[in-house]
Amino acid sequence: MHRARVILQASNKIGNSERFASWLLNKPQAAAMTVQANRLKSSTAAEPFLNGSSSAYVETMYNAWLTDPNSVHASWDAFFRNATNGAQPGVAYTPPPNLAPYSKNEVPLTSLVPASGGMPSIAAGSPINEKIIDDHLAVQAIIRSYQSRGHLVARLDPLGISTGDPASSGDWHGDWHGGLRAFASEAVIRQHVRFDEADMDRVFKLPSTTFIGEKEKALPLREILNRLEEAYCNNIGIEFMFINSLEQCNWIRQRMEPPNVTKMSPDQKRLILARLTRSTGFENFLAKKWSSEKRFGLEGCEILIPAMKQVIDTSTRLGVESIIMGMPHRGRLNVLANVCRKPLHQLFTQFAGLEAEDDGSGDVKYHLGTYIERLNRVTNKNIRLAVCANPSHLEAVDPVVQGKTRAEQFYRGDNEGKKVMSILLHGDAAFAGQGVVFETMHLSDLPAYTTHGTVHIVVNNQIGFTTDPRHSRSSAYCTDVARVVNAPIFHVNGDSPEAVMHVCNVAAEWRATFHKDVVIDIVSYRRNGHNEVDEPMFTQPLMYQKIRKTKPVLEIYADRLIAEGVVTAEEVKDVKDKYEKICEDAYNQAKQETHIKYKDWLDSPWSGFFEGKDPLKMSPTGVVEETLVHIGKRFSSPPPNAAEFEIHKGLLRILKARMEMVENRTVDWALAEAMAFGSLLKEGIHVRLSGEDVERGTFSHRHHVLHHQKVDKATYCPLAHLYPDQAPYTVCNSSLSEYGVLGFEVGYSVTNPNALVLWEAQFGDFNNVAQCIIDQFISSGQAKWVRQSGIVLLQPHGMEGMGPEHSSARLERFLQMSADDPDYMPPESPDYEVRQLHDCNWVVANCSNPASLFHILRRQIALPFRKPLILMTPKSLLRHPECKSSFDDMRDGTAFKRLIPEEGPAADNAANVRKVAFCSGRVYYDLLKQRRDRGLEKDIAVVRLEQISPFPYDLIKAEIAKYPNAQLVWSQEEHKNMGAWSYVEPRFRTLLQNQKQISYNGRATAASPATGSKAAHTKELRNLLDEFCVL
Ligand SMILES: Cc1ncc(C[n+]2csc(CCOP(=O)(O)OP(=O)(O)O)c2C)c(N)n1
Ligand SMILES: [Mg+2]
Repeated sequence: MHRARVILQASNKIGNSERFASWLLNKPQAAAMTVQANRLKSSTAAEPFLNGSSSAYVETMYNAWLTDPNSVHASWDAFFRNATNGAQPGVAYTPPPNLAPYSKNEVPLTSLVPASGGMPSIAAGSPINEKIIDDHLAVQAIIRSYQSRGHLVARLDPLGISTGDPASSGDWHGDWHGGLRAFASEAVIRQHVRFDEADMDRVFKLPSTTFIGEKEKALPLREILNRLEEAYCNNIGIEFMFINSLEQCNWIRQRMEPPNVTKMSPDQKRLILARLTRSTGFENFLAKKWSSEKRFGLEGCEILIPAMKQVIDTSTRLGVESIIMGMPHRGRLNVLANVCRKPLHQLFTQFAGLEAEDDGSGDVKYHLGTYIERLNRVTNKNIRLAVCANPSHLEAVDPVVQGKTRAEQFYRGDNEGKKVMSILLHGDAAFAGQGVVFETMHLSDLPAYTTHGTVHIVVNNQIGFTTDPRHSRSSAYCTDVARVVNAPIFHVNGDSPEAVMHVCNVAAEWRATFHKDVVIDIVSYRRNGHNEVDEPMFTQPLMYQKIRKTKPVLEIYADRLIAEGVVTAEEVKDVKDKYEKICEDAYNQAKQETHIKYKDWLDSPWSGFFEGKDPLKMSPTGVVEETLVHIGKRFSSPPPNAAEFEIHKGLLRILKARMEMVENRTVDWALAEAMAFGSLLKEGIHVRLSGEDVERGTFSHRHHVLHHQKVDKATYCPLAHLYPDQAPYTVCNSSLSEYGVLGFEVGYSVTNPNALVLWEAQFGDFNNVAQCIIDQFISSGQAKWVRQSGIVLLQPHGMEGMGPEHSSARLERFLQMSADDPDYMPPESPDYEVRQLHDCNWVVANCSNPASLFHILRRQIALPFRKPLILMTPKSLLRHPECKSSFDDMRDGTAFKRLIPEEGPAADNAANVRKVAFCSGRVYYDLLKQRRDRGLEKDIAVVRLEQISPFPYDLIKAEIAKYPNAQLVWSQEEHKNMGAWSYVEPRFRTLLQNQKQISYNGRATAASPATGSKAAHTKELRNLLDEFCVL
């Protein structure tokens, strides 16, 4: 661990005995009286109200009194009389009469001084004295300092290597034990406050912001310091004082400060030992059987397994029934085996290199997910555990887990997250380095994204592959990212099992109480290299010398429990042997297996969805007109209480225009989308649309949420009020994140197939910020993990002169990742469409009219399986007068048209048509206008591919056959190395079988997706349209 701000030099080492001496030397000599009269010395020196700075004053008073006792105040007179009469030290002083009542802001001294216990810091009934107040304030400051800075000197590192002065550029030195540690507390925590040894027995009233006293209201300073050291500087370091809520800070103090909070019963200790035995035994068994296999073992942080189990036990005890987990490679197999209790033989078959029984390309064993329902033996409650499958891309699974958790909460009606929760595991380097962690954290408290608290556990082995923390992050801790959401952070020494368990209990309780994120940072080490075949001594020689000398935590803990008499050595061995036998039996069972099954590793089974379904039968997507009218009217109406609910005048105009369209049986883009959503909602399909500014729509066309112009937060969402028994509709503006939010929606989409989950990019151009989610989850998720998703990506796309970053959703990339073979044309069949959809990895479409949008969205649900849909969506077409559809194209009996043939004069005159231009999306309207303007409507046929991938070979073939004398072109507005050209060209070739050729009509190749110059844009467009008209 890299607590860079701890400034300590090894050369400062001082022993215990020297410690007090140095402490005393540092302080001003209190009460060093300089009163000339020697006999006064002893009594005055002992007077607590006198100190060094007052000695000159006392001297003046004394000299004045010697000259004339009446020249000084009566209280001085009494004091000097008592002192000269030999009063015992400390009792010469008599308080003066209290002439005035205490003002509002003054605290009577008696209230500061406890009536009993220890030596009072001053006699009761004395007036306020500056020193007393200072001392109490100092004690308060010390308490506060421990609370906020104690973690800096806590003994967190099992290797003891993290105490270096950053200035020494990381030499491993220092020793947290004994003198240096005490000195550390002094240097780091109490640096501005000095007390002497005599002060140690003085009793101080405890402020309400500490719970070290339990029932005691005051404690001697020595005890205060001891208890603070124990709570804050032992094996747990807590960061929580940045939390804005006093209630939450107190809650933590209450659980961490009282003495002995980490004490466990013998039963609890035995349970920890048993769990540690399994955790350690599992890795040992794998190491023994497959010594050269990569498994990213947990050795060095075996405590993770008992820790996770503790979080799960406590959370289930507090009402949680389902836990969704995301984790990286480290210790993953161990988690599946010992936390989820996945059958060991299934795990072991993954090492056997067997072929898979089912479809898919599969994934390496330390990426696979699982889903298990079982009885939690500790709480005797049934629990569901899922570990999400994840890619190598570290932390990418975080938002996916959150989306899945949120979805499960939603379907269960668990609005406060009491039944479903997530646990996220992190590596120290990835947690600090990967930006998606921050993006995910920022979803944690948003109304439409919160999962009501996540328990984050960091396997902090103080290294990332071969990189030291001091070179992999600038923050003091790898967990600092969690501070932004006010999550408490518990750093804990991984070799202190009981401290770890205590922290796990507190973290689970925190989540159950406040429903906010919390972090457990298990400071540990990595016993082997990054994987089992790596040599760590190449790069971390000193660290690994230390590791070689460090006993495994199981040994440390077992020895301790044996010494405590909690277990015997025989019992320890017995538990170990039993677990080894379990592993052996499973190993033998695994040897019998001939195939692996990817389905065994599914993290989100959709029970009941596939059963009894014809896998090639699609439900109709057309809708009866009455439904279209009903949804259209509701969507076009102001709120029912319109008299009180004042909406913007501009919106009233929009609603009026919508209503006119409904009356004319036409729809624009927004209305078609609303009708697709509304009709699905009517059918009981939950719809969720998320993304930046989606409620209004980036282009101000959607307006799904109407805002009262006079009342804050008063909104109305027409689509949520279409039918009394409709499914819920969620539309939510997201945080300004693509990676995090798209990941979240993917997780949401895999939870339940009966939902339409859509993510809209603000402009399609920004989807590449979420490239990892697109590549690792959406495009390849089903192939790797047999997990389907029907997520829809709405991607504003189109060359409209808006410059390089507001023009292209990079259609070409999605098409390039489509897995259909360009050289293979599937045989024609009546179920051609659905068969192709069944076999593809995703659908890529660029629709040109609202009816297509309506059908393709509904088709997502009409399919008997789920596929992601990548949909290019328009910008200017949202308001284009020709971009309208009739109810006739959406009614029952109609369906999605993968291809829209030419319907104008050219179609009636097919034999004479000289050119057929195939195109997709927005450019259609430019081509149409050009053809009209040039009077070429009979000569050029324009055919639209509404679905580009899977490639509609069957329909294209029929279109080509219609126009035997025409040359074929592909017209696109994107540059030649972009858009659909490189996808369609080889497929046309396959289709045409050298009988004919298709040529390219579009912009030239370019590095940037679009020009930033309006003039250049217009010129490029003119060129492509001119070329389109060349016959
Ligand atoms: C996004 C990403 N970048 C790089 C890698 C390559 N990589 C795999 S593990 C690893 C180190 C991870 O360190 P840490 O997060 O501390 O986990 P540990 O292996 O120490 O448990 C790296 C860089 C990756 N898997 N993902
Ligand atoms: Mg690490």
